[in-house]
Amino acid sequence: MPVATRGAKAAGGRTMPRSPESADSPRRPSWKGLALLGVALAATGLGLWWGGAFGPGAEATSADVPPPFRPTLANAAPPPGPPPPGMVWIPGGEFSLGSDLASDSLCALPGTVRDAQPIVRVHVDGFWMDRTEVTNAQFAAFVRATGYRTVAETAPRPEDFPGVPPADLVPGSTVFTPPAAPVDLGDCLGWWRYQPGANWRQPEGPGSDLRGREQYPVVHVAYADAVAYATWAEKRLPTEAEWEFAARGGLAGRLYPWGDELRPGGRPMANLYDGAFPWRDDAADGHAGVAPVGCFPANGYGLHDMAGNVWEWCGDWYRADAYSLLARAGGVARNPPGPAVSFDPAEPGTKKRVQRGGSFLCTDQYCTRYLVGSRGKGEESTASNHVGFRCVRPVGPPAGR
Ligand SMILES: [Ca+2]
Repeated sequence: MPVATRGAKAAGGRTMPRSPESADSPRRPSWKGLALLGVALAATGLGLWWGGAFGPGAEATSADVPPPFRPTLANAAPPPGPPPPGMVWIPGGEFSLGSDLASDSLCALPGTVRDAQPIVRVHVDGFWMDRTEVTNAQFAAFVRATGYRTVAETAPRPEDFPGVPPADLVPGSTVFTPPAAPVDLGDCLGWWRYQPGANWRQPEGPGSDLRGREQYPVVHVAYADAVAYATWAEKRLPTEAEWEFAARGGLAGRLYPWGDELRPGGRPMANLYDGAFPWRDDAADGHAGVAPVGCFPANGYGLHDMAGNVWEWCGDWYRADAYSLLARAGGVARNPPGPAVSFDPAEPGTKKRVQRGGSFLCTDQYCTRYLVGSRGKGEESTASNHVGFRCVRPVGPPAGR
């Protein structure tokens, strides 16, 4: 189905991706019937956390780190001061970035981790990181202070969509809409729709609002929206390497931020999709759809929801071969900022940023990008109701991207 992506300069449509990469996270979905927009839904106290059950350092000298992973070597320096509100200290250090092929067997769609290979050795400096995803209340404070208007609240420009009648260029965003019965999992339009009027203030479109959702992660934010918030908050988006170092919580080579068992002792550790995707969410983890931030146990660094709930924008351009480029450079990559340009072979010409962590729609029936080493991606201007973000603050003067 030909669709165009919001922000695309060129005339002509794109083909709705059917590859595993884009399966569970919608790229900006099509403006149904208009063939207008592309969906890029990608495919989820210091002392206390330092000594927590999933605490950092637990595996630092362990001999059972699965090869080719090597132990995480966290920097020993203490935090440079008290944590900024809502943030935790990520010590940084050297770790193994990526995912091995064994993880592919956990997904109904093979290829989930092929862009997260080879496993490469990376060093990141220490930094502060938001303990949770940015909430609606936090984003509302930003909008009140600045008058900022998000991409989803702005009408697409006619020059970006030549040939589309002006009356059809209406603001909106992508909303997950479960079908009434099982559908073909090869066509994500079976559960995604473009909803005029959907944006962060009204996540399901006109008539919906944020009452009672103040502590839910803000959604329907495009990459530029996340950057604008981060800059206002004197923070920035994490690099992909920072994000993964933080998500691993001091562990090495594990499948999830907490270990290798999805539900240790039967305990849900993340807001994922239970039941029969995409039409029946049983909410066995306690939440059908998005959950308030911080409902599930923190990882070894005190971070919540590093798997599931909503995807999180990272600052890096997405390239499928990004890790190969790092490996080719040799040695330990220090604070890699990501590739200089975006390139996704599945959609050449579409500018994408990295997204990480998976969402409440992730399931082993379809796409397992809640795996801590797996990667997601999203077209820059595409928002949806399962993509949000969190920020980091480097040590020293605030730095925007
Ligand atoms: Ca759930």
